[in-house]
Amino acid sequence: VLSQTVNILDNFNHIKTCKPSSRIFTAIPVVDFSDPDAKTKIVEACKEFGFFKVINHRVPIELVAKLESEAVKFFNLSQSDKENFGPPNPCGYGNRKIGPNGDVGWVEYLLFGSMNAQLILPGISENLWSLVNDYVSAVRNMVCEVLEMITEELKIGPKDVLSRLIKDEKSDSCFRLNHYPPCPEIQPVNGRTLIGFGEHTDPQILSVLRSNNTSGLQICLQDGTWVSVPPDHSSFFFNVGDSLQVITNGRFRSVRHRVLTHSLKSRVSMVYFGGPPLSEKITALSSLMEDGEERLYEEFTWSEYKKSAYKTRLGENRLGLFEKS
Ligand code: GA4
Repeated sequence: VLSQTVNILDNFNHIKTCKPSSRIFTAIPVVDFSDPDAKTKIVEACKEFGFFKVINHRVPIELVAKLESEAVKFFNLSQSDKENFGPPNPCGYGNRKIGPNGDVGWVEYLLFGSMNAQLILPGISENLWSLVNDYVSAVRNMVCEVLEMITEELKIGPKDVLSRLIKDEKSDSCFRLNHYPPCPEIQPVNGRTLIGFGEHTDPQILSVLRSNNTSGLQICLQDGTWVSVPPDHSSFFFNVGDSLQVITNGRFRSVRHRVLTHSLKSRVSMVYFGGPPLSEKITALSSLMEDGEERLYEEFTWSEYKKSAYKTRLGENRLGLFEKS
């Protein structure tokens, strides 16, 4: 038993833990697509939290269920079969290692990259590939709708001024399937929870997360406290990314979030990251700037920001490097 415990702890080496926060995010903004006030609620939520949940979204629930079950099938393959799809740079299967700079988490995943408006992962089964692409087109349409509601509410010009960025066939979006295995062993050791995916902000414009009914997702509020987001497998959770924070000149906040492991249940999540074309210049929209308002960030292209992001550690304040002095 002792040597088993040592092995288990060895396994967890380098993976960070944290005190399990007991605060549940009860004030989570819920946006109902059939509510005529949806656009006002979205903008308020993006300013206050950089985070909201969407219900009555019209993405077919059977499609979501099919993709989840196909993902579970993949993660149930033997470790060596899964490793055939790795390493995940820029796309592929990854296990515990996150990004190129030494970050680790209690998670395995598949990362899909984009090419000609499609999401790709060399060698993946036709079945999984086509489900991912059907899912992503439905989610992308929903994201475009949200971006158009934001444009209308902020009154910042042509309807597609934001949505065109991810509708573009050169849009550099990506997609990940995550599996967080249950992790019962560590808790009795020191009363802490193992981190599945460390805290970070998403570099893109908007991300959309859907998970099975296992808790784990937490977001960081403006005052720095971490709160747990109750799981809801039939809804979508939206995160504002760094690029949208820049485009709105800091009005919207890119939200810090992380995932903690569950002691008994597996967590499976699917996340779409809506990014602009590589050559797109990211800067505060002039139509939104007030008289005398200054831009908070140096202008960059998405390609420059992405390159810079891949040189950082997961939890770093990546936008800090572009703040105007
Ligand atoms: C965070 C958002 C997306 O999951 C991701 C991540 C990427 C990766 O897992 O390879 C990064 C991370 C994410 C931000 C900084 C860099 C890149 C790991 C990392 C340390 C796919 C993305 O686009 O940026």
